[in-house]
This record gives sequence, C-alpha cells and structure tokens, in this order.
Amino acid sequence: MLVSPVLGQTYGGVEFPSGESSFADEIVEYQLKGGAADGNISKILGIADRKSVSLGAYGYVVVKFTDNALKCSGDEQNDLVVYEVGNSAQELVEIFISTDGNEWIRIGTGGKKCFFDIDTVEGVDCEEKYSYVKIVDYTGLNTGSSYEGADMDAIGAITSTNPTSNEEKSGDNSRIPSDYNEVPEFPTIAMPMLAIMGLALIYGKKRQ
Ligand SMILES: [Ca+2]
Ligand SMILES: [Ca+2]
Ligand SMILES: [Ca+2]
Repeated sequence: MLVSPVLGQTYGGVEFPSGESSFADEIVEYQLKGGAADGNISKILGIADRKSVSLGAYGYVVVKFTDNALKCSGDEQNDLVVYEVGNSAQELVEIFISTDGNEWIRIGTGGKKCFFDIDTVEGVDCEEKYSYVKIVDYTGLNTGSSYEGADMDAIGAITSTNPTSNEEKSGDNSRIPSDYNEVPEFPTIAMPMLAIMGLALIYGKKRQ
C-alpha cells in the first residue's frame, strides 16, 4: 500500500505526510546518566507531546521505527526531525541513523527542534530504509539535576515509508523465504526481486 497523503498531520508545528506512524516506536537500548538516571525513557516514543526524558551528560538512546521507516526524500526537503524541549540552547544532541542498528551514519548535531535532510549526508544510501536512530547527549553538561542533559520529546521521520520487509542482518540475501508474500511497493524493490526470482527459476530448471 502506498502512503496516502490524506493521513498527513501536523505535530509540534511540523507536517508529517504519513501521520502518527512517522514517529519512533520502540526503545532498543539506552543509558540515562547522572541526575537523569531515573527518567522514563518511553517519553521519547510516539508523537511530539512536550513530555520529555532527559538523557543526562553523555546519556544516549537507540530507538526503532517498526510500523514505518526513514528514507531519503530524493530532494532537499527535511527527512527527520528530533524534538528536544529543554530550556537551555546549549544542550545539543548528536544524531546517527542505521539500517540494522549496528552500523551507524552520523547525520549531525542539533538542539531544540532540529531538522535533517539525509539525502546529502555522506554514507547515506538512498536505496535503503533506515529503521534505527541513535541520539547521544553531545554537550555533556553535568548538573546533577533530574533535567540533566538534553531533554528528548520525540523523533519523527518526515519522509516515512513502509517498514523494511526483510530483517536480514548478515547479508544472506541469496534465498527468498518460502513465506514471502508481500507485494513490493516500489520499482526499486520490485526490480531486484524480479531479478532474483528469475535467477531462482533458471537455477531451478537447470537442476531438473
Ligand atoms: Ca512509527
Ligand atoms: Ca531530503
Ligand atoms: Ca514525548
């Protein structure tokens, strides 16, 4: 199914063509530091609602998109927005994205509501879908308060697509799972799939 424009909604002053699903869904791992150690990390999930969790000095969190994924827009439009809602403009975060949660691409730093156009970021493959975002407190201000570090409200993929259908991690892409029944949505997916299916057919015939 293609993403329908009628789902478009505005959250925290930003329009999301894919609506609520655009936001981060799951905590993969995190470490809240210092005075912020007892914070509620789940406040970073879901739509921008001004409810935040403080990371503490050099604290970090890895989140995952599960019902969507971040991708390139193909132009200079912003693709990702990170909502930091602290009062201090000095509290910056460093932001990374990943397709698999292992190999990270640094896309920059920012504070407050900050936007990123990933098309131009070195190392980003615009054929890929990015399901993971890592946010690291960059300034490292150690105040000892429960608001220590950057105060994270939400992470949203403005350029949001359907989630990756194949969770394969180690590059074993040589076999199509027997239960594979999802219809590819885009030519960029369909073409390689057709090629693989064609090869499988030829290979199958040769073995008879
Ligand atoms: Ca989501
Ligand atoms: Ca873009
Ligand atoms: Ca929030």
